[in-house]
Amino acid sequence: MKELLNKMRVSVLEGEEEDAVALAKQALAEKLDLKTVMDEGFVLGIREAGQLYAEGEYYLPDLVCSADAMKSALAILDEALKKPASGFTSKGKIVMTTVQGDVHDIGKIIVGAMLTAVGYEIYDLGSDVPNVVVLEAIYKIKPDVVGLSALLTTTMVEQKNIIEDLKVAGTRNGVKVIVGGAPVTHEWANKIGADGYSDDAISAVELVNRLLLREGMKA
Ligand code: B1M
Repeated sequence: MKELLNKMRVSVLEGEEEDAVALAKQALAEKLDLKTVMDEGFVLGIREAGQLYAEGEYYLPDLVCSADAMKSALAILDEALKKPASGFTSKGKIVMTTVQGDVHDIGKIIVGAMLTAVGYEIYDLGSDVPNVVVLEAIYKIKPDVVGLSALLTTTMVEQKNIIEDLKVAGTRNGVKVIVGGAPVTHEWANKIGADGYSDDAISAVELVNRLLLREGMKA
């Protein structure tokens, strides 16, 4: 298993898309634990690529190749990651988006898949989504939770702007807002008045369960 996980890491790190796809298919065929496959395989590769980019060892095209390999592997695993328990009934509606100006969507897709797997209905708006489109979706879909992902220090501010816009529109109390993404912290979430923050997909599920359960108990 260790060797296979290492191959997954390397396939993403080296941007070998075909290898990444083949390894993802192998993980499905061998019914491997997909959380381990992600966290100890593919995700390590994309994080390492980011580190090399930060250190000037990788150029942007290298990072793009790594991201493409990661997304192709994720596309293979996506359906299986999302497979809900039988007897599916929606536990609630969640709008997920990567904020305006930010194209990073790998983490958000993983979080969305985990939430789907435990029974939430996910409306994924995509990435680099204008705030006005997010607000329109909130009015139209009337979700229980809105999840705002930001990976750039320069785009975190859009999480704050969306919360402010909801306040101005008088709809802030009708929806829980959760925030995440590598540069986001508890302190930031508190500062901007978000209802919660999580640093990975599993704790995002726990957070949403907690927020909606608490809400249910009040009703
Ligand atoms: Co970019 N990038 N990138 N990048 N990229 C980072 C974020 C960076 C840290 C790399 C670096 O310098 N080390 C850096 C940001 C620096 C900063 O802001 N301080 C950076 C930069 C600078 C850039 C560009 C500006 C580069 C350039 O053009 N010069 C550019 C920005 C473009 C834009 O957005 N406008 C850019 C572009 C790209 C690619 C297109 C090549 C590609 C993105 C492809 C894609 O997503 N479709 C890319 C990638 C892949 C990365 C890194 C390497 C990896 C991100 C990732 O997918 N991680 C990243 C370095 C890093 O983060 N270590 C980097 C794996 C993923 C599973 O983790 O996204 O953290 P993560 O998600 C986690 C948690 O954060 C959490 O759960 C997830 C699962 O565990 N989570 C949530 C995430 N969202 C959540 C939401 C929640 C709850 C939890 O609730 C709502």
